[in-house]
Amino acid sequence: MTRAYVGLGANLGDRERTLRAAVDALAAEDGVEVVSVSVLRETEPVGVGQQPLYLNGAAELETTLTARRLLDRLLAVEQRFGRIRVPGERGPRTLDLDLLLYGDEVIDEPGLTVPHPRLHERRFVLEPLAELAPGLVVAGRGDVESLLSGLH
Ligand code: GSY
Repeated sequence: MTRAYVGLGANLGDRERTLRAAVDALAAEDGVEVVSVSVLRETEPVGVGQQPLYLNGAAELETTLTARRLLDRLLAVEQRFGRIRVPGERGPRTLDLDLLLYGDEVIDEPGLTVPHPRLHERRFVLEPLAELAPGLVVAGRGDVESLLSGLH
């Protein structure tokens, strides 16, 4: 079993309904148990120009899936909720499921980078992670609470 953390985000449509349904869909996957889900917070879009506000949170999972298979499941759930991923495109989205952490593993493969490469600089990711697991360590970066307090 590996403990993994997934970032939840949406800024199109009924954001809360989609995020809750996506978590339910993950919980229904073989080899995935949803341990807890953070509060969902409304956040200003970061790094994407003018867009609707996001609703963001994070989910803590226990999984028997490999990181690659878990990522495949996340992408499949995104698609089910109407997300079309276009490489390099950063438009508004009905659903965004990012694999943030997979145990303490460091993975750098095509399409799969863990820890998520921008996790340590994003308040909308660090706040829900710190809520779920205050002492959680991001490999090579430090613990989430210190990362959060280091943001401007
Ligand atoms: O991968 C995250 C997508 N994203 C977000 C987001 O989820 N929330 C906020 N507030 N800004 C964002 N910019 C991007 S890209």
